[in-house]
Amino acid sequence: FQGRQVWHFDADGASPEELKAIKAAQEAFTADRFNQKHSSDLLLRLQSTGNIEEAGSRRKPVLKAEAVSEPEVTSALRDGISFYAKLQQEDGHWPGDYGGPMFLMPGLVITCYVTGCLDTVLTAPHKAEMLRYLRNHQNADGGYGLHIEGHSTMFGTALSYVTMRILGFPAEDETCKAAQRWILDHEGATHITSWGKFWLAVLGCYSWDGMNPTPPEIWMLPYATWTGIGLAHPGRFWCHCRMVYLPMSYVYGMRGTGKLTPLVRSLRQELYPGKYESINWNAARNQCASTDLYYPHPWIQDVLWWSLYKAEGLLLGSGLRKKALQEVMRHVHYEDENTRYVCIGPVNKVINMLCCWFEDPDSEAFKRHIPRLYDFLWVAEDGMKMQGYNGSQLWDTTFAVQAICATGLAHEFSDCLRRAHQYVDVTQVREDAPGPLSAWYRHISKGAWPFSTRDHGWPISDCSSEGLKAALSLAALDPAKVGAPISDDRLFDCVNVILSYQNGDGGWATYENTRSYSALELINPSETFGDIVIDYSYVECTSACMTSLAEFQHKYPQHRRAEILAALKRGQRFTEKQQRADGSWYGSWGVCFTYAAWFGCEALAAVGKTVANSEAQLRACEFLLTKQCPDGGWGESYLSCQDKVYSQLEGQKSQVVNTAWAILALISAGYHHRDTKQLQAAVCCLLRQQMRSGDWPQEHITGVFNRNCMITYANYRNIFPIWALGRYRTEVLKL
Ligand code: LAN
Repeated sequence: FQGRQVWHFDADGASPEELKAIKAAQEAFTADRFNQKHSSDLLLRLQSTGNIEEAGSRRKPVLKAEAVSEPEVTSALRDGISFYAKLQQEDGHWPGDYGGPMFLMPGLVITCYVTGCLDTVLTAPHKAEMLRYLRNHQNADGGYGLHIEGHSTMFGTALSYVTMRILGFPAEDETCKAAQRWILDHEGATHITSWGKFWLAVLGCYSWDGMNPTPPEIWMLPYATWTGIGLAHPGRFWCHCRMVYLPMSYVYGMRGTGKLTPLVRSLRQELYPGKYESINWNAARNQCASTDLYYPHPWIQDVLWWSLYKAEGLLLGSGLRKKALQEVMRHVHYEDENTRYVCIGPVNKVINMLCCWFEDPDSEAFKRHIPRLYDFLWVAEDGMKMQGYNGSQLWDTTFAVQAICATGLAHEFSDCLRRAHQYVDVTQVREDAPGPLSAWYRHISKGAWPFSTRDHGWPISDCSSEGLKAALSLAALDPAKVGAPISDDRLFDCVNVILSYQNGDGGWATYENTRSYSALELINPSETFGDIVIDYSYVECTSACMTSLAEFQHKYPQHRRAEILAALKRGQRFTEKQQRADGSWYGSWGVCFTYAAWFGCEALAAVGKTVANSEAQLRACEFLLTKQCPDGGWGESYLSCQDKVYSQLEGQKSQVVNTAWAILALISAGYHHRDTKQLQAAVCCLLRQQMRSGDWPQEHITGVFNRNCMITYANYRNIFPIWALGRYRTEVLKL
């Protein structure tokens, strides 16, 4: 349970005054329509976690670029780390809000409703906080986005609407009425994306005939590539795609639907402009609101889904279907057991739970899912949300360690580092998943690090790399103060995983190797996500793996020397190939070009490239410098991710996290040996933004996945300013 984050409502711990205040706040939220004053300012404050402070109380408001002096940087760092260390948990990790997507909580609420455990799982305070969240994130037009900052979509709106109704809001409630108006103004819920169709069908207010098939029989296709069709076997999909369509195919294949309750009956009438009974379901299969459409179906999908739709007549209820469903459940149970019922992500978590219930409502498996639902819930100022993962514990901890070590002040924070060391230590995965791995389509895990907790345990290339780098940084400190280093053989295991992850193109993907061709993306049916079907090589993962291998080799020059050198060479070529003509890299997991610039420059630096000897590094720096805002920082909008073009925030306002990434990129590329003027302005900007407490403000959302959906990394606002100022202190000011 190390790293586990679960929120409890502490009625006993609250004084009568506090209870009164909570109640008043909850009532106020019910009475007051937040969306009417919806503005980005409000959104920003709501997103912040525990750092609400008046803008006027920020420190050093009149700092000039020329005035960046050593004591100022050092004292900002001391304040920044001291504050951040206070947020650390006893077990060594840093908890934080990992919300953002708006399509996750509906899956949890629908699953609990259908399986009849809603009132057991969600207490009154849970429900009140979830409703508060939904009130807060309604857009001015009444709709809901795919994520908290996004424009209204049918996916977000119809699912949020249904969630509010299940949680107890009447249809006449103002928030519900506005959302319903949005739905009806956009032709009704038949225009929801395919995953939305799935959830509505499970609930019973959408027909399975209105869904493009996800037949479980695909799991029985041959896997071998020589068969041709084997290239499209789901075992070759990106694990997140595979693990979502796996249980989805079970529920679809057996048409798992909840009871037709009065609420469901009523929803059937509330969600559509015409009569439910007269909906043309065959036509509905391919309907999708233009607001939702990010990846439109290529025609080949229309042909494919039509053929499978026809085939359903034969497959449904057949012996083959029965066998396929059994095969799928074997994989569902395997996943549940190997993640201690956490599951790889928030989507398969709840669909797996649903599968277990449909298979046997009294099963142990279903019961074991319940306590792990709480691992995904998080409360912040905006209310209770379902997170994109069971947290980002390991990831944030490895960054925090590296950031603190980079400041040159590590000796002042040994307690904090000792605890973090413990967390890194216990979270490393020590064995492979039960075998034979190929039968379960799994990659090796022994020696890897996961993204969140040991219980979750799915290995990831860049999490392993950041884990390795954190372990190496800690091993360089006094063991009497920060604890004994992780043993060599465990580090070697990690190196083994990292090397095994390298793809034929020289890059590294996320959880596994790339197992098929990008043409498979043609069958991506999600409409709203891009690049989900296979695991691609990414500049971020590649950079993390390259820098960790380089650092490892520095300390252990003889271990697998030739292999590591060759891997670095191939990684360098991949990184250079990914760079665009303008010097930028596109970032897939953070916003966006500033995030990727940091990784791109680090990757090249790992093979000895700086602006002094590398055209690529120089171009990367020049790209960044053309994007610097008038206040000295960088401010990139999430629109960069979906449009794949650099997008400034309105008013050219900078963001501390983007600014820190740009500083880290420039320093890694060695730009400070040429000129420090722009770097100084950027550093100054970070100092100006710091609050008296030592915290930095929570600004716009900084994480992303699948091009189109944003995700909050609340810890980034502390980690990256500390890291950037720290490197500035030790490498530019040379202290
Ligand atoms: C994550 C979180 C971590 C992230 C990094 C390690 C930062 C990245 O470098 C590699 C990709 C990875 C592991 C990643 C992939 C996509 C995830 C799992 C997420 C963004 C967290 C949530 C998201 C998941 C896909 C959300 C569920 C939605 C689906 C479309 C299935």
